[in-house]
Amino acid sequence: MLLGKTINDDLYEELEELLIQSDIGMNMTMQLVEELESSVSRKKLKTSEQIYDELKELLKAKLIYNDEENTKLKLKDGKLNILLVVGVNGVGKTTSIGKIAKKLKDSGKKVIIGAGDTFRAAAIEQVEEWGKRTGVEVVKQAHGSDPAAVIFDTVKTAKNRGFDVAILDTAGRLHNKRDLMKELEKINKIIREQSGETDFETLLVIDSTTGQNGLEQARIFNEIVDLTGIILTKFDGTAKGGIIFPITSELKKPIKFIGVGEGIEDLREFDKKEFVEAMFD
Ligand SMILES: Nc1nc2c(ncn2[C@@H]2O[C@H](COP(=O)(O)OP(=O)(O)O)[C@@H](O)[C@H]2O)c(=O)[nH]1
Ligand SMILES: [Mg+2]
Repeated sequence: MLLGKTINDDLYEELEELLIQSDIGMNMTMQLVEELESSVSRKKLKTSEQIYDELKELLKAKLIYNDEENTKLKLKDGKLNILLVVGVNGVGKTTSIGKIAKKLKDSGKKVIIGAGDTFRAAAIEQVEEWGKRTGVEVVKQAHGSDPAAVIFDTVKTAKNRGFDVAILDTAGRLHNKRDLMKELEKINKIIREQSGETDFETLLVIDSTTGQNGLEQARIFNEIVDLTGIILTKFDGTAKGGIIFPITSELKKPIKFIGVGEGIEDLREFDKKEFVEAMFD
């Protein structure tokens, strides 16, 4: 189909709307539309299909920190690997930990989980539930105990008993940035001291249904801890998820996993081509 100028304008409006709806944010939407207009004229693109395809290419090009070698978890053989999982309450930290534990266990790794969210009573039971479901050992203490002590126990146990991966859950209270910072600094110090590692995965969980707020959360956590990647949850049943574009660009960190449901198998490794296609479904 050949497009006239008016159809073109409508198409741009439609695409702009789609990008904004997907939570990609105003700045990046404007930038993309501008880039698109210039490639359309430079490449003399005519059909709406060509223009959609070009937009997909531009979107993929924005995901420069998300090549396969970056999006894969960095796990080394013959030593303990730490995955510290952070993020605000309710985003899906514990659920993602359960799913990751299952994936790693299935791939033959010896996995242990530390129930570091001691703040909510139900949080510890929830981790234990995931432990049972995945057949993975859980280290816990009583509700209200010091999260750093749980992390200490977990890393020590993991180290002594030759585990391959320790996944550490945390509480995500964000009402007080200073407290959160202090708590995470303490946890970081304990991990470094107990594991002897300075280079470990710190994964920030972002709920794709929270929209632009996700970018703000990412900024705050990125100031507090040395993030190595993002897990985007609740990508099921929503066309959104565009928030990863400003997050990954601004933080210069890869997306490691996408949560696509509440079930144990509902976690995908991030694939930028697949993700961009899913945005247009
Ligand atoms: N639909 C959907 N629900 C999810 C996903 N990940 C987590 N949840 C749900 O979100 C809620 C909060 O998850 P939880 O792991 O407890 O969050 P946490 O407070 O960060 O540990 C639970 O009801 C989960 O089942 C996902 O990818 N898709
Ligand atoms: Mg939790």
